[in-house]
Amino acid sequence: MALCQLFIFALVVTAAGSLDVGFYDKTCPHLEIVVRKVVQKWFLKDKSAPAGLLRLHFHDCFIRGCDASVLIDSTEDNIAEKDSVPNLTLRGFDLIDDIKTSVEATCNGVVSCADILTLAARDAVALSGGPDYSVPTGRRDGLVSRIGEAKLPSPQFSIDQALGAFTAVGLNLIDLVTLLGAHTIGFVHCGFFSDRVYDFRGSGMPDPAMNSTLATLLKAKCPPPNQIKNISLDPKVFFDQTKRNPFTFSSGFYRQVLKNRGVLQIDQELLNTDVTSNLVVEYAANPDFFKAEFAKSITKLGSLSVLTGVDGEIRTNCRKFNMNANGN
Ligand code: HEM
Ligand SMILES: *[C@@H]1O[C@H](CO)[C@@H](O)[C@H](O)[C@H]1NC(C)=O
Ligand SMILES: *[C@@H]1O[C@H](CO)[C@@H](O)[C@H](O)[C@H]1NC(C)=O
Ligand SMILES: CC(=O)N[C@H]1CO[C@H](CO)[C@@H](O)[C@@H]1O
Repeated sequence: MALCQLFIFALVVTAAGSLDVGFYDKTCPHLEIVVRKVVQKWFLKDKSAPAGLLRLHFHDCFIRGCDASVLIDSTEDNIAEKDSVPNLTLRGFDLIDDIKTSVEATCNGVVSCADILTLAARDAVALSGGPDYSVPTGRRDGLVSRIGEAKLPSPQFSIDQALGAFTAVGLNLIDLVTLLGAHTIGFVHCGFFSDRVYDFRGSGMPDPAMNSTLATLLKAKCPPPNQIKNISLDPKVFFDQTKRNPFTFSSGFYRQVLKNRGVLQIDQELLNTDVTSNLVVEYAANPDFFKAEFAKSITKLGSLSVLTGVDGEIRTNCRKFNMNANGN
């Protein structure tokens, strides 16, 4: 009796449109194992693959919620999010296709691309040494992806400006500080920071907030801002300029920021307000606390404006809408 009531309660909760850990337990019981296997396979070939996935997940969720809109290819009728400037250096699309193919082979037509990307980002974090958190699933894939909507915070933003962008989607200042810790892994192309090392705000000098040894080193690796033609073809550097752990997810990002060795301006901006700099100090000193908080904030990121129930669709191909592929 009690069990039966519990079951009905669970059904009602599901119908109300929330996400659940184990949403696919009945319909695709091995889903999470399959996803992790594929991410692991790519990780063994390319240690930087997780960073690509994690950024892809951020860009997906930040625009229109976590609905896999970032994965859509442009067509003759619709220029998709993917073709916007911040997306020029996005990577991981082939990896997602590979996961989708493996998932479809065992559970045809039941798992959304939005859930696949969210699970893959979790696996990316876990395989890199970050927290291994559980992911509520049940997202559906969106029916819209438009270049004009792909507005992401700029790397030149102040904390106030970045916070404005974060609060607009339902994230707060703690989430901002915590999620920026993702900049412990992966690459940055010169075009996103060369102003800081050549000509900060038209001064003709490097950004005084950057350690001068680091500025000199990065200058030697990057063309000046006016010689940057195509960001994706520019040289790139590791976020982790210690070069000790460029692929390891740790609180090293915060220790670097404390030493004025943040690569992007937004990273170094964290020292400019009391609340954010206090948290930087705390995370730098306590990696386990950072990882636990990261798991919380990324779970929040992964739940932004999700489509559930009968909304959206389950895409057959993550790059295309199922029916009349258009941007409406
Ligand atoms: C104010 C917010 C943010 C700004 C301005 C920002 C900006 C950037 C920029 C400019 C890059 C370099 C991309 C490239 O050169 O290929 C980058 C890379 C990256 N970002 Fe962010 N980001 C922000 C927040 C986040 C968040 C919330 C996450 C994830 C939780 C994230 C994860 C990453 C990762 C993992 C990379 C490395 C990508 C790779 O290696 O391909 N970022 N970000
Ligand atoms: C810059 O960083 C290097 C390496 O961490 C350090 O040796 C140097 O003292 C720093 N320079 C300044 C001006 O803080
Ligand atoms: C920049 O380079 C990328 C990668 O080679 C290429 O796909 C893109 O078309 C180029 N963009 C421009 C504007 O030349
Ligand atoms: C990774 C990716 O899909 N990048 C696309 C970004 O936009 C350019 C055109 O502006 C495409 O050529 C890239 O394929």
